[in-house]
Amino acid sequence: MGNRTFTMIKPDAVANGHIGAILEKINGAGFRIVALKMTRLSTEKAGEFYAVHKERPFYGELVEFMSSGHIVAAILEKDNAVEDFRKLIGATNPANADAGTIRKLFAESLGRNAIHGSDSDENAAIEGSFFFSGLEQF
Ligand code: DAT
Ligand code: MG
Repeated sequence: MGNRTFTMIKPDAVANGHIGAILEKINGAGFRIVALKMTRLSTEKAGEFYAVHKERPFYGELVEFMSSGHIVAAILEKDNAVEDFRKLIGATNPANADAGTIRKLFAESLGRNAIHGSDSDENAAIEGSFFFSGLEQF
């Protein structure tokens, strides 16, 4: 058993029909899907999820975008999950993302960048529990 990270396929990638291709990339890179759900964030919940960014100039745009359509939330397991998943998704701005990364392949722009990946083990646990009950993470 490896350790865990949390991901969300964002509203742009869901609306553009990329859920299947992104899940295939995730499985192909050796991540096991522990928990998975399609849902939608209210503006309140999106604001809470991204509260760490609330003083940033892009916060309003981010919250509006993240609550604009359905998302797919998942908990993933692999050795070195957090770091390896950040490599798989690529740079925040898809213009700077390496070839073959999920953001290079599927993101529309810096603000609409297809996918989220936790940035630490601690945040992976917090973010996973934002969407999934204890039993659902088993
Ligand atoms: P990441 O998602 O790579 O961890 P982040 O935590 O710095 O990036 O920012 C969260 C999200 O906010 C990011 O995925 C897209 C959006 N964002 C970041 N910087 C932005 C900017 N300068 N303008 C617009 N949106 C931005
Ligand atoms: Mg981040």
